Amino acid sequence: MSDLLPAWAEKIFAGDRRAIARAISAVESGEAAGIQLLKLLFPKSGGAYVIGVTGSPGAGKSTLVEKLAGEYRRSGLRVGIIAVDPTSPFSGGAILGDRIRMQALSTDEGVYIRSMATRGHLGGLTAAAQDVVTILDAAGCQVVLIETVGVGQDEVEIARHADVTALLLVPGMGDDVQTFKAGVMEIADLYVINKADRPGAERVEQEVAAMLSLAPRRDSWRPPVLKTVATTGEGVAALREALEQFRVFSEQEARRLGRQREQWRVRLLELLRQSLLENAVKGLHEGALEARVEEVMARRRDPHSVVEELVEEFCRSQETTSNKTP
Ligand SMILES: Nc1nc2c(ncn2[C@@H]2O[C@H](COP(=O)(O)OP(=O)(O)OP(=O)(O)O)[C@@H](O)[C@H]2O)c(=O)[nH]1
Ligand SMILES: [Mg+2]
Repeated sequence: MSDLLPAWAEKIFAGDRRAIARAISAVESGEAAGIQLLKLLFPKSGGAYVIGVTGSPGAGKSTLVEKLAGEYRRSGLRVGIIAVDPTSPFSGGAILGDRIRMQALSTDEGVYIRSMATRGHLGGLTAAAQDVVTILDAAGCQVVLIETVGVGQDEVEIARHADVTALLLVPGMGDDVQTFKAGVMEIADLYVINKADRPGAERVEQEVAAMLSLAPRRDSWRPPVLKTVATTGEGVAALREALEQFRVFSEQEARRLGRQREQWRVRLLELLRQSLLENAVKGLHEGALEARVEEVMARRRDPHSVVEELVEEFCRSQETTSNKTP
């Protein structure tokens, strides 16, 4: 396998769609080859502008993402789209829905669309989504759009890991702006009131403006509040303009670097935790954990002492292995 990896990576650098699809599948299913491949792809990534688009179910995220992708395509940029599906057990339908809605792009060789399920990622959804971004980025996508429903913690995390986060709101949710999950509201760099063809858009606009005046940002960016009609494409060019302005802003103020530094710190800690845990559990003797569970249940031992002991055992086992292999 390992001698095939460089050829696989080369195909991805060349934008080969099948190679990209296989890479994403490998990463998603946690195959060892996927991780080996990512090691080769990583040095060639980092050029893409990663745009997180989040909002309530049905806010028009997919419709807007498609129009935004079209906008970037007209400038000749290569675009990757990752649609993260809600945790719903019925998400099969939602995936299909996204595909159908983005049909206008499906024949465009310069666009790569991929749906990711929220379930079944051992190392976490955020980590998996980031790995997919790395693949698309290395494959030459200058823009990567990530659609997530802003309801769960994972989805908020994904949006936070983008270079810029746009939050979609819709008319008719006026008072709800305050109750909208605070975490989502705060991470937005841009507010987009979609379905502005419906009555009540001004009302939401005022609510957002009021909220923003109450909670000023730590940086000097003033998040714009834009209006769009995703179905017709109205306001999409202005949205792209605002996204570009944020990009310039964040690069000038080195905000992007600060944000990236924090993102990578979190990412490294996550990977470290995962890797240590996997190794520690792998090193346990058959039934060792169960025996401890029984002891704790019977109150013969407390959980903290048990974990301290397990960690000590793990560290000792690491010392012996490293002594054996100089
Ligand atoms: N009137 C109007 N309808 C819109 C607008 N944007 C999207 N829609 C419609 O709203 C519905 C939902 O749009 P989607 O793009 O699927 O919304 P979504 O946020 O991706 O939905 P989920 O991924 O299921 O959360 C569709 O029927 C769209 O045609 C808009 O600006 N105005
Ligand atoms: Mg959608």
